[in-house]
Amino acid sequence: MSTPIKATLRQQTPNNMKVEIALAYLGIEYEVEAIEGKEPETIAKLVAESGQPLTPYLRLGETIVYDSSAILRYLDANFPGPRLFSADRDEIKLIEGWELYTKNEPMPAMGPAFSVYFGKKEGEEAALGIAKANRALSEVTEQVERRLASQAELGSDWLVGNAMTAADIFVASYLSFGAFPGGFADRHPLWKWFDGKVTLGKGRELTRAHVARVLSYLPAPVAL
Ligand SMILES: N[C@@H](CCC(=O)N[C@@H](CS)C(=O)NCC(=O)O)C(=O)O
Repeated sequence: MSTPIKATLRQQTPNNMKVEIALAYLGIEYEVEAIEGKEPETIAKLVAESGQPLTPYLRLGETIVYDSSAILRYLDANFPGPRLFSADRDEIKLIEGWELYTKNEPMPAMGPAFSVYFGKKEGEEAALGIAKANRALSEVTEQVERRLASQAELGSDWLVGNAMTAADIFVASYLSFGAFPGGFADRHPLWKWFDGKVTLGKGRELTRAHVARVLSYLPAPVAL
């Protein structure tokens, strides 16, 4: 496909990270339009371009694709390179299972920490929110650690099959907020705030290593 791709992104957020990791993994060139802030004119521009107010979205000529899950499927269906999903029925079900897991477990688990950051909470209220997120994250990552251990026994570093798929991208983009590799968080103030404050807890070595493997595909944010 020769149309230049424009990715409109809030680059530091998990749903946007998914898209940049997928683009890099597939070796697709793209131009970033970095979005910051929620001023009415910013939101109006997003709505005018894509018909909805959230990032990420891609523009490919006249075609707009929004929603990180939809974008990963669009890229998988239309570009050559490694598969993000799978031709195998059992594998695609497993990948979609990890997609649902990410929405139902790590996303709500981290909610209280995001509320502290974006709500500018301080003192005891902030400490309670962070402690709640840490407790929940430790609980919900147990199944990731177990899965990675059983995959390691089969000689794989990945959640499904023998190569990185959308399952790894979905899971690691969220869990990265509790497991940024050394020095990584220096690239953005949001990441820096989470770094060390929010963690996956004890006994999550395989999960942390998995996050680092997936994040190695993520380019540095252009906005800095
Ligand atoms: N289901 C969408 C969710 C997109 C979403 O929530 N984007 C956030 C950034 S991660 C956003 O644009 N937030 C700005 C706002 O809430 O105004 C996806 O997976 O892409």
